[in-house]
Amino acid sequence: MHTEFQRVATALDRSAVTLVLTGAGVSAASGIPTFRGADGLWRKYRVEELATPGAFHRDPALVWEWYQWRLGLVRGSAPNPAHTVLAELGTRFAGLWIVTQNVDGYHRQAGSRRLLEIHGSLQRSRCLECGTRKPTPLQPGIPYCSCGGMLRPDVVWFGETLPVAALQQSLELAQNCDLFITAGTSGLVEPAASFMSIAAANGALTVEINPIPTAVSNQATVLLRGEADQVFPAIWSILEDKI
Ligand code: BJW
Ligand code: ZN
Repeated sequence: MHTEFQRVATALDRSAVTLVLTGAGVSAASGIPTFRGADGLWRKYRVEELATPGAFHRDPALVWEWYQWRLGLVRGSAPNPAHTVLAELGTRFAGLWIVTQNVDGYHRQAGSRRLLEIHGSLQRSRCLECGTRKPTPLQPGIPYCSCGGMLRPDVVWFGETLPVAALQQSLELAQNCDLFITAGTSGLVEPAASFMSIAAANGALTVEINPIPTAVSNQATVLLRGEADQVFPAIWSILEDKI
């Protein structure tokens, strides 16, 4: 059947270094809303207006309300088959890395270990005064540190720099991988949006998993038009049959 699925399964089997870049669509089947889709709306705000240092400075209670709502959804749900298959693939292929823009922690929860969380984590907060990091408390209102400073979600907002080591490692993987798979991301937010073209320029086979065309579809050699929680299990079953 699906020759494109077969092609990706074979490429995974042969690849020394594989980079899988994931975005919000990978957690959609867990009931976590994406940012820019029809279900991605929250009240009348756009992510570009809420996920910024300026928004937090102007109205920390509003921004915290948004993050508390999302944290509640994340803690009340669980990883889906896309996460679990990616964790299985990581066990089977020692050269497979996941770079995620997601802050829900589901890849780690599913068991992935060669994992770079380049936009931080919703599960963690940090103090604006003393810099201490701690698990995000699930509580209404603005949480404070024991030093009295205000806590903020330990995520990367627009205009902020990504964690240096994770970004550096991601760029090296993009340059050195044989196979690059982007899944469930609109490809609009930099620098992650450039990873596929970096991989393509260095000779990697590039694959996109997404039900609809995106800003980076033109960089992909193989287009798997479907939902990540179905496409990854389909690829996994081809690999299982091979053994
Ligand atoms: C399914 C599915 C299913 C649905 N299966 N798929 C160069 C040029 C222009 C601008 C810039 C530039 N370099 C930097 C910038 C500025 C900015 C930027 O990129 N702006 C653009 C909007 C143009 N970037 C930054 O500021 C970054 N910082 C930086 O680069 O620092 C240096 C610098 C600063 C300033 C200027 C220049 C340099 C930081 C970006 C931080 C992004 N932060 C957020 C919030 C994180 C915390 C949180 O989660 O709250 O990250 S924004 C939001 O977007 C979040 C996401 O990780 C990110 C990406 O979203 P994603 O994952 O792609 O989700 P969606 O909703 O967009 O797409 C979902 C997709 O899934 C869709 O395609 C669906 O079809 C699909 N889907 N169901 C598979 N079942
Ligand atoms: Zn503090």
